[in-house]
Amino acid sequence: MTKTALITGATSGIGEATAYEFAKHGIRLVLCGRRLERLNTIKKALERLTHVHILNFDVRDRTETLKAIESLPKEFKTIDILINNAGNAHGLDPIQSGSIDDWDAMMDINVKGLLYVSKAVIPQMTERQSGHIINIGSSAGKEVYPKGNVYCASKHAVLAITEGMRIDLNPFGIKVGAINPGLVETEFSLVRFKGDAVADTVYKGYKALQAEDVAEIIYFTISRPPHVNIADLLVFCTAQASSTLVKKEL
Ligand code: NDP
Ligand code: 8X3
Repeated sequence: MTKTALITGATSGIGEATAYEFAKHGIRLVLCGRRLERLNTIKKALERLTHVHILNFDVRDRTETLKAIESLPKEFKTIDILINNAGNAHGLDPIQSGSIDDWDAMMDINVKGLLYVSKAVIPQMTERQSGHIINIGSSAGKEVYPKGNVYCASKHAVLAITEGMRIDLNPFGIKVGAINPGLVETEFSLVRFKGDAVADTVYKGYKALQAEDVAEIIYFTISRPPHVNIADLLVFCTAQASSTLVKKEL
């Protein structure tokens, strides 16, 4: 039977590429994000390939998140695959001069937002005793780097939550795993540096991962046989060896 996937952060980068990848394989889509115009454009493009429903909400808003997922029409209500992808870094500052607003944004979106969405979807999975949850972590969830402090903490939390989910949902036969990319060329740095020109330099001098590379890995993960669960996967571009070691040619 055709599966339905709910993808958060589907308006750009990894989430958008995953929507395209899943659509190619006929997976029905519930696409989420705050930028409605983008959601409409992506829906229009993908409707040639699969059924698409869009949900326009901010994952920081607990009530709005639960209400949006509750509002799904009957044809899209059964979520087989949840991709918790919405997230970002805000700022790259040493802890002593970091902005509290940036810290709030990262914890509220990357950690609490992921929990709110999961809270709305998990009950139907436990009831059916099936489902697959993929949380998009980061190499920053495995290794803290200079000035990464709170972003790294938020992604370490994503990994801890992923492990917790896998343990608690194991009796229900629900698969849970994390995909942890290193540098991926998306709107990530534009957001982190608040549109500053420094964002343009982040992916220069080497070939960073592309959103499509990660999307293909996510599709591979969700298309394994029932007895196989990819629990934790770290992926770098070839030029990257660790969070702080990237071979650049400038
Ligand atoms: P993008 O900035 O391109 O995409 C981020 C997505 O998250 C957008 O679709 C955005 O949608 C959504 N989003 C952000 N804030 C909210 C919010 N408050 N409510 C709802 N949706 C929100 O970045 P990436 O594709 O790179 O990032 C996707 C995930 O991958 C993130 O969790 C990021 O931490 C992780 N990651 C990224 C890496 C990279 O180097 N790029 C490496 C490792 C992990 P909208 O603005 O429309 O709401
Ligand atoms: C995004 C990758 O290295 O900028 O999670 O933290 S990094």
